Amino acid sequence: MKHDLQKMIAQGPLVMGILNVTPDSFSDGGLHETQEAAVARALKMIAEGAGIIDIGGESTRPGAEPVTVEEEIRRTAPVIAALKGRGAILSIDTRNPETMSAALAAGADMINDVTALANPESLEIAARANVPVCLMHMKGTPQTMQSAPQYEDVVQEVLDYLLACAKLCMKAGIAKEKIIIDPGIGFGKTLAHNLTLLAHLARFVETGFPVLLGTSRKSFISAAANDQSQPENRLGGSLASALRGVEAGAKILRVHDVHETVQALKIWKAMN
Ligand code: 7PJ
Repeated sequence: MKHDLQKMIAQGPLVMGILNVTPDSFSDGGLHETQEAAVARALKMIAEGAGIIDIGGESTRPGAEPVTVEEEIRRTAPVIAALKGRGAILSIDTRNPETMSAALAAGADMINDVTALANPESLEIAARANVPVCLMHMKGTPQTMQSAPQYEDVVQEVLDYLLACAKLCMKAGIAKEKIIIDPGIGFGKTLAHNLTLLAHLARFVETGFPVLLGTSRKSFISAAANDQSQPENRLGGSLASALRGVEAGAKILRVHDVHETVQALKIWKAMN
């Protein structure tokens, strides 16, 4: 089966299930066990209604240490190969061109890059592979991004950045229809910045590019709720922000809790 992301997006908001192939996300033991657990988790998310699985081998959480590219490839490529043809679009979440290449060779269908293909090699790989790309906004690097980020006008600046990246992509030969944009909630933003971006998400939708939104379990939720909740206890805020995004026209929701998000979307659709 060949999936067409554009057609799937047109049928309604899509849920992208997050699959972190990092030993710390599956705390039991070695690489092989981690990969087996990751594949099982992905199959569960597909059964729950995820149209896309976003596979990442490097944590981009604030303050996280980077892993080597070799290790990132060792973690992700076999999982992609194991999930090929199992009913979901496979997305590689990486900022490294070598990892993109290995993922595409293993069967990845799209690229999700938190650095918006800033590396010219990545741009070339994406253009040559002719796959959909998600361009995300981030201010700084995962190590530095949360140290007092500042904007004059956060919506305009993030929008200008994403449109400039999209232009570069098109210049490199990536078709306009293959470009997805994402304001990058939590990546170099204060609570106020995140809330402002969410409140004005329609501005991103108005560009005509499909918008991907990732709010799932992010720390802005506990900050906004002022409840010190840990990531696994942020489902309420994750669903509230996801539905607000869909209401504004977001087409892809990047989430941990697939079943709950799919259910929320079904109710939202039934009411429309
Ligand atoms: C995002 C992402 C996001 C896109 C992560 C986390 C941090 N990719 N990768 N958008 N977040 N496109 O999930 O908490 O928001 S990693």
